[in-house]
Amino acid sequence: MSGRFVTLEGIEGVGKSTNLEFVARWLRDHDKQVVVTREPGGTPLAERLRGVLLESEGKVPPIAELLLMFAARSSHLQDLVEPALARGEWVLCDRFTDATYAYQGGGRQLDMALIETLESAVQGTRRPDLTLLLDAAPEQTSGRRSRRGTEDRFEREATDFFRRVRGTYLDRARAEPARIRVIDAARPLPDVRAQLAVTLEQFLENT
Ligand code: Z5A
Repeated sequence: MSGRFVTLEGIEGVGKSTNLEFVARWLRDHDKQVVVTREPGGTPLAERLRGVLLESEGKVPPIAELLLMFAARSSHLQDLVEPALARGEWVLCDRFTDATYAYQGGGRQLDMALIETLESAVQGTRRPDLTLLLDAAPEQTSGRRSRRGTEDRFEREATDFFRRVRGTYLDRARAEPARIRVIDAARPLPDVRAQLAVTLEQFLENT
């Protein structure tokens, strides 16, 4: 039995890291073997590229940023995601290609058709089986982010950038409602977790 590929998405500070362990624990409590990973990252090469992509100094042209995201993804898929799925494990990933559409397509306004081409070239037919989109307005998450101190290259973007990112995520959720499930992340944490549990329960019933 092959595993399942579950991704968590959303704008900065929306609670992905906070809820990742909750989702992993929920799946393990339901007898799933779970590998937790992230993008960009997950392999030694992809983690090095993550350092380049997030470091706060210097400029990275948007097209270079896009290509580096897919370079990291290629390594991650080949060396971690695909082998784990083939072993029958569940892969729980903090961000994946929906983030590329949202940040490089929506935020940086790069050509969506180019992203689709790269997606097919790098991933073949691999797509997440379930995407949990934690949604809240940038005005609601900026307070959560600023409490953390230092900011990376993305976190320094203006609110308009994050509005476009959020808008693209929501457009994609409307286009693929069965795969991308929207969770209201503006609610208090116990409510967010209750929504996540209901969504995971429904997914398990239909899988
Ligand atoms: N990126 C890209 O551009 N293209 C791509 O293809 C990919 C990525 C894959 C790294 O992502 C960057 O890469 C990212 C997009 C870009 N941009 N940035 N920056 P990342 O996922 O590693 O970094 P991040 O999005 O910045 O993660 P984050 O800032 O850590 O956000 P988070 O994980 O969603 O938030 P959190 O740390 O769980 O929560 C933030 C605070 O809010 C924390 O104090 C929590 O206790 C609090 N919190 C969480 N939930 C709640 C609720 N419900 N109520 C109240 N307080 C809460």
